[in-house]
Amino acid sequence: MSKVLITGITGQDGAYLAHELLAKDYEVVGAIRLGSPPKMGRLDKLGIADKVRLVPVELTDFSSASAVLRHERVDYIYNLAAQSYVAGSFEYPHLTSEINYQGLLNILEAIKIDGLECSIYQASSAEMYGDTLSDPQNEDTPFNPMSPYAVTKAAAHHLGRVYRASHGIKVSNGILFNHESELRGIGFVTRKITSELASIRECAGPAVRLGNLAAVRDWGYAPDYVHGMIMINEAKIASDYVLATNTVTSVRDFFKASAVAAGFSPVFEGDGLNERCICKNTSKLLCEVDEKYFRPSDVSYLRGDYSKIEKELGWCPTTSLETMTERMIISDIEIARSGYPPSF
Ligand code: NAP
Ligand code: G4F
Repeated sequence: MSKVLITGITGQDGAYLAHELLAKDYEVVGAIRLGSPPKMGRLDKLGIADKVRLVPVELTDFSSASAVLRHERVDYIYNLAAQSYVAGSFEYPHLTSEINYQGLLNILEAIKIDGLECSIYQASSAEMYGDTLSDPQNEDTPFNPMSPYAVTKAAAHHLGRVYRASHGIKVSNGILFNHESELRGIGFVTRKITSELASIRECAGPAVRLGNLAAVRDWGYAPDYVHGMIMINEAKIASDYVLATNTVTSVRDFFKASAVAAGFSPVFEGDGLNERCICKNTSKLLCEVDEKYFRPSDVSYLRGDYSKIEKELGWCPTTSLETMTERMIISDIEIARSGYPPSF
């Protein structure tokens, strides 16, 4: 039986990844933060909380990271732990850099020094492309990061390549475009929209307040993407791969589709800071723009070209944006009806 270590196991991707690996009979060890109780909501929701073994580790501390790796001797590592909120990285650049870059450095150094035999998957991000003129973006598109988060992810990406080339360590970077799900954190725009629309519908909650409605993203479904992560980490030859859908949607259009799925008839009117969305059947205000959600700099457009992984490893996305949106709305309506706040 192969043994796997997942850092960031309590996050969206970590939970789905653990679920798929357990179903394939892997032994799954999850790295959790030292000193605070783990957030078990997602693992509970997937029914796997008692099937994974959680080990406390401070990934930003070399001796802590290396002790766990030496002790566990895993076959595969998935390094997903990160301060993953792009907006938050402008406020907390040090914290973001410590976990997103130093965390990977500690893992790679531990593997190098102890001569450990394992394959590592590093969670790289489409955010690294930043303000790009290439459309779509692929593995050869230059990075032009526009946030501290993107800078840390680009540095970690290059670090992985350097350890692969200079020390022969089997490390692969998955350059993932945005992927969402019922388990997405409520701070990200898709889940913010579906959870707050559900709350308007079920509990007469307030209108959703959003920032840049014109931003365009390539949104896929997280369970499809963790399947791709496993294919990447288990490929014979370590390499870098884009996972994406190659289709794009604006925040405004995602809002409209979600509102329709929630039973509203959304119509946008006005522009700039005065833009808003009402339900044409009920005149209910569904969304308005709030300056506070604009970023100091924002990536306006991302669309990924996943042809390399499709050709070499046979991966392609299988869930449409429409299906994903419906699943998220249905799940958030159930949560709103329960009367409890979301547990993740
Ligand atoms: P997520 O839901 O925000 O999960 C992040 C995980 O990292 C959580 O388990 C969190 O632990 C952990 N973490 C955060 N700070 C930490 C620290 N200082 N020490 C140890 N653990 C820490 O993110 P996700 O959406 O699953 O994404 C997984 C990875 O893929 C991240 O590296 C992200 O940057 C990257 N990525 C995501 C996307 C996407 O669209 N989802 C796209 C490209 C790349 P707690 O639960 O304790 O907070
Ligand atoms: O959902 P978001 O916060 O995701 P973002 O910034 O694209 O980052 C996500 O995807 C990256 C991969 O491309 C990951 F690496 C990263 O970890 C994360 O998972 O924002 C999407 C867009 C942005 O342009 C943002 O400005 O939505 C815009 N937006 C508009 N109003 C908003 C809001 N974003 C958030 N979070 N909240 C708003 O109210």
